[in-house]
Amino acid sequence: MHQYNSMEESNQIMLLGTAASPYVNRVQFVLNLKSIKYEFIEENLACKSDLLLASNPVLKKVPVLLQANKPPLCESLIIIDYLEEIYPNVHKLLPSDPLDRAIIRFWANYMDNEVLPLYEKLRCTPHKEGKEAIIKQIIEESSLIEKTHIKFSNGKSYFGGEDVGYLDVVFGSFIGWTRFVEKHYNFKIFDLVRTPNLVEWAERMTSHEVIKDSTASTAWIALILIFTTLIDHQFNRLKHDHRSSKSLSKRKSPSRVDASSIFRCAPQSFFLFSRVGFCADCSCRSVSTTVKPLFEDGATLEMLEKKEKVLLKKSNAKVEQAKEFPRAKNKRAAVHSV
Ligand SMILES: N[C@@H](CCC(=O)N[C@@H](CS)C(=O)NCC(=O)O)C(=O)O
Repeated sequence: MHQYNSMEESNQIMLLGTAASPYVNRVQFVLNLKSIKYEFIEENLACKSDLLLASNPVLKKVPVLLQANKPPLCESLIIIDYLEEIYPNVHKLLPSDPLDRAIIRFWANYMDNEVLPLYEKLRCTPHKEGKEAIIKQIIEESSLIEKTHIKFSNGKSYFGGEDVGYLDVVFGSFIGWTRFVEKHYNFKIFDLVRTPNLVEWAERMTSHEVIKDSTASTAWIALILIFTTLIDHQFNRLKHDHRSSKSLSKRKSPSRVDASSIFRCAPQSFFLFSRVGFCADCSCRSVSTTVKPLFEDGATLEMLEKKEKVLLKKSNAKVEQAKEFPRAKNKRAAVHSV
């Protein structure tokens, strides 16, 4: 486990996060833009580390910025504001006029509080009509963001003008998710006719030298969602099977708990569940570093599916191993392996 004292007597900065989190990505953009060296610590949101729980005990969320002998900093926009204040001369993100700064912060807040939650709302809404209403809302919001781009960019490339500014960082961290939502729900958020500036801007952002490596790619997001869909499916089956086995056991023998039935009905989910974290805010999932190196950015869905099969084979082998515990009536080891 990483300890604060490992950073002592150095200016080392650590960022606690998950690579698929847009909130984490935006802090990475700023660290890169300001040429600040940092160590990235991958967090597993399914099983939060002691370091995360100790450094963000209130919200228990990433990103968290850690510095030697200083309190941890949480919340992406607060971290970005802090970095802007302590490194004001390297790649300035905000204008010097306080009123201009306040207006830019209004739009950053608007994006985080009003626009981005719509993606998660879309995913969670079960009915077709409900989804259609949210899609309409997302399209309306994107037209508003297009107007905001026209206003702030002044005919230049970015919201920040000639180069990436505060709003580019905040909005840009969601480009990967935006493209994923477009593909998955088959509609255009960035549209050549309705939002031509945003189309060009998104292209520029994702090919920007400093930004491209810290953006969750569409393929990566797709992979994460393939896993979570699989897990959701298996988990529901597990709940269902477990409930029916419970009512069965009530009739036969109330004290009997058959741990192997849990393994049988959801073998893969236990393996994957321990590696994939759930985020209530933006659908992002954290995948631990043991799984992540198997996937490269730019991988096609077909490749991801192939890799998914390999993983499932591995997980089945692991489950077969684990099944031995209940068979050997080793309840403690069985519960531990779950
Ligand atoms: N407002 C926060 C949002 C951060 C956030 O939602 N982080 C997610 C990952 S994308 C998280 O850590 N979720 C963990 C949880 O909800 O338990 C920020 O801007 O930093």
